[in-house]
Amino acid sequence: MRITVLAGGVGAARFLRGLRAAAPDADITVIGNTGDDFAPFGLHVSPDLDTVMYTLGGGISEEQGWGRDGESHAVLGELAAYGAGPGWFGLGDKDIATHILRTQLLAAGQPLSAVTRRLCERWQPGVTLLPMSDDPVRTHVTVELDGREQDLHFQEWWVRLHAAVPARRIEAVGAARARPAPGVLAAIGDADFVLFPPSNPVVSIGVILAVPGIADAVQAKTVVGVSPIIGGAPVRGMADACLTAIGVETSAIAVAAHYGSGLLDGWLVDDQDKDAVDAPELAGLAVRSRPLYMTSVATAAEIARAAVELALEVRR
Ligand code: FO1
Repeated sequence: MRITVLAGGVGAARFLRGLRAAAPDADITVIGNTGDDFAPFGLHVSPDLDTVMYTLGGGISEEQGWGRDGESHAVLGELAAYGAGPGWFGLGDKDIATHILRTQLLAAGQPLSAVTRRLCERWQPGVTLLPMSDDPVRTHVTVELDGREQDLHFQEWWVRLHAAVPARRIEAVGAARARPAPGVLAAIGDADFVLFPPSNPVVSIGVILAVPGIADAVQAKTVVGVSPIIGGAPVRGMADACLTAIGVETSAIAVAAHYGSGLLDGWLVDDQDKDAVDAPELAGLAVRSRPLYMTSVATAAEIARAAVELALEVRR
């Protein structure tokens, strides 16, 4: 069975760990968001790709959900001693090795997809990890700060400001000119079905779908999504701040309606949101409710199994 998953960061990575356990014989391709990519100190950081790679490769910091386990921050401390920033973006010493190698290979002319393949040779994530594009796409957030409108890189809004300053606009800069990375459209076309894990619908899945060609390719497939919103709140992260920015209510129903029944075929919601099962806004969608908190690999595997079963049930 071939499954293609559009992935953001932590929620997607934990779901994928469950999917790998639930469908050990499946051929899983992950299309990772690169709109979060960031270049502190001139290093190319790909947070969502690294979170998937480290989580599935066994090197993730479990409590953070990003960055490496057993980290130290000597390099960041030394940079701070020079007054060099940004100090707010927590780069660990081991994590920096990934960014040095990625930056070196990119500077040598390798596309991000080839660099990602090379990094995965070490981590063996057990899935094919593709960046959504080899072209630069950067999520920018427009905020009102110090009495004037400012355009911030997503990471500054997300990490330094904790998304606490309302976003007036969120834009995937460069998406319109970006091309799907090699293998991305084939991975969607050849899949038995596509899954949307509980990732941020705006800055993760939304940004991947903004790369021309990807939304159309996904639209043609059977798609099952897992709600990232439970009981009116994001399970983690600040997807509510992103949804508000685009005028979408923070609810399991509103997110499914935002994706639309043209894109989604099935939608898993938590038992707290079982009213979504018969919601008129979701007519045409197969909505099922079940516990959605991924408190362990085992519970993530149960959720992933339910998503696979729903996809097989609704498959055109
Ligand atoms: N998230 C934070 O909340 N604080 C950090 O200092 C931070 C550093 C960081 C470094 C490398 C990396 O790959 C991810 C990092 N993240 C941090 C997470 C990152 O902002 C998010 O994972 C994604 O960009 C959104 O999913």
